[in-house]
Amino acid sequence: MKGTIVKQISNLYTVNVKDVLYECRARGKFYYDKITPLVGDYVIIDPEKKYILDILPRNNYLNRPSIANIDICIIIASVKEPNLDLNLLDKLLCIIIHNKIKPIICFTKIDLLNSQEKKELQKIINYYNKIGIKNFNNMETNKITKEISNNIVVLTGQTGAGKSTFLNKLDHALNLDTNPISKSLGRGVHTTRHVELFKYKTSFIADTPGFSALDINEFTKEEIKNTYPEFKVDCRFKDCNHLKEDNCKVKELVEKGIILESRYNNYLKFMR
Ligand SMILES: Nc1nc2c(ncn2[C@@H]2O[C@H](COP(=O)(O)OP(=O)(O)OP(=O)(O)O)[C@@H](O)[C@H]2O)c(=O)[nH]1
Ligand SMILES: [Mg+2]
Ligand SMILES: [Zn+2]
Repeated sequence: MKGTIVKQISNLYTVNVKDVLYECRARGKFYYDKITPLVGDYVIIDPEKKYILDILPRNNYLNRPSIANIDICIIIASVKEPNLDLNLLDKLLCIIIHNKIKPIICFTKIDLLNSQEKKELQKIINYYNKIGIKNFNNMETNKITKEISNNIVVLTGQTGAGKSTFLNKLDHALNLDTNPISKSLGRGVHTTRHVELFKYKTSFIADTPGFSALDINEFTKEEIKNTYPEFKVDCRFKDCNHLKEDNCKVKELVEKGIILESRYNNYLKFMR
């Protein structure tokens, strides 16, 4: 039988086969092959002996927490308490796009902004729309539900951004723990600790404590550059890195205000 691993607690894996859950162990062969089954893995199980027999080839996986075969990553981006962090947003986009996962941004806490701050945010929203990155606010649950149907979805974002709150809004039955920032002593302690894929309509969705953004340190310059959709323009040099080169179209577009300055400045930081 073919199913999806939705939960792991030490060497016990919960596998969803057509919405029936089987608690399985991994066969010894995985230990010798040095592969560990991950949440998100598509697996073949023996439902009687309760063993995972095989792991199907992975499309991708992310680390810390480890999860495989992610189709969509929703970046939960709080605009206040904690403030909007465009550096973290661009870093997460870079990692997600590099791993061939579709990113979606979900802004939270827009209700805490005054009208001037809302105008500023709208400029940013318009820009990410323009470069083809879908974004919503956390009240638009119907639109987001449509967007993620039939996919494996993970949430990421800073602690206190509103990931668990958003999931509870999608599906009240989940009843996940949420925490006011003040109560978590402002130490940035994550309320959500382990990874589990929840069935939500036709999708599987995981609330994560946020992915480590360190992976970007292992990317080549070329790989970082390729995750910026708006940099696919004709510079004088075909392999232009948009740094100190002459006649660089990207730098020209930044100066004209067509490419968002924060996007370019974050790019410079990642390249360094
Ligand atoms: N005003 C306002 N508060 C919100 C909104 N979304 C979430 N919150 C509050 O923000 C706090 C943190 O929300 P959580 O859902 O626990 O945040 P989290 O991203 O799951 O945090 P970790 O599990 O620690 O990673 C809670 O007090 C929520 O009630 C929103 O749209 N507006
Ligand atoms: Mg949480
Ligand atoms: Zn260039």
